[in-house]
Amino acid sequence: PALIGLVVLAGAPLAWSQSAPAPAPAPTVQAAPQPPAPPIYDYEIVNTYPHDPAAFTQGLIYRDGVLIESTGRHPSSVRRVRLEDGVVLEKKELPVEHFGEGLTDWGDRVLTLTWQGGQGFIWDADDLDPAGTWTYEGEGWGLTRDATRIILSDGSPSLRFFDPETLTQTGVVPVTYRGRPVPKLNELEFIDGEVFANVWQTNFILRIDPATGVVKGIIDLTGLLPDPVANPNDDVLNGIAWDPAGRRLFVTGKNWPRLFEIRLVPRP
Ligand code: DDQ
Ligand code: CA
Repeated sequence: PALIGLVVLAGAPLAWSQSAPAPAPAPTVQAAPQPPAPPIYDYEIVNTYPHDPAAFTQGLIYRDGVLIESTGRHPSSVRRVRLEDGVVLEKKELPVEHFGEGLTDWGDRVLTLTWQGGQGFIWDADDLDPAGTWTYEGEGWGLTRDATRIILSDGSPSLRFFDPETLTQTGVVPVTYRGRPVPKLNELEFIDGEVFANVWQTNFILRIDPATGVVKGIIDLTGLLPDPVANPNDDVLNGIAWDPAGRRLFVTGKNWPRLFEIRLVPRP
């Protein structure tokens, strides 16, 4: 399949492309045709900005002209960050035992996840003052929202939906690439009706139809960061933010010294 070629090309083997079960023999009936490979997108760098290399980026959004970012490890934090020079304008730390994960906004609040333990935090979007907590089942990896729902990834091959007011789970959709489940969905961003999702420890962002979970496109960001990273297994692509007014797409990674505005270019 095309994706395995892509994976080899990128030098980042993906468990989900290798461990997928072999197709069962179809002795009497014709097997259903494999869904077609979705388009692949390369990138052009539009702008490069500084990014705090001490930020283990776990969640990223663009709101009211600034970035809001959550970080992991200990202590974890949420910050308001000036795009143009990467300056951290405001930073609040989580209780030190928590490992921060994804982040999204709803109204005048920011919601964040923690990795294990099912503990979420709520913050005032303007000054990041603590505004409460929430809980969910299982792990927390990525977070985004559409007009009516909070959308969560947990490392499994699915997206989960939550009511933004009650913060209770209302649904789940399996995520598939050509009919096969895709685990390790990490940071998320809802863009023009699709959920963009980093696949952890890869250079890929998937474009997912949230109604069906079908992967509609693959963005290959191989080669984006020119700098060497200290810990290649940990310092991976993570962080997608969208400026809907300016139609700008921002991406970064954990402990990356740069943040990029990119433009997608369909691969011929
Ligand atoms: N996750 O963000 C992909 C869900 C988990 C990343 C875990 C990375 C571990 C780094 C080492 C932690 C040391 C406290
Ligand atoms: Ca995001």
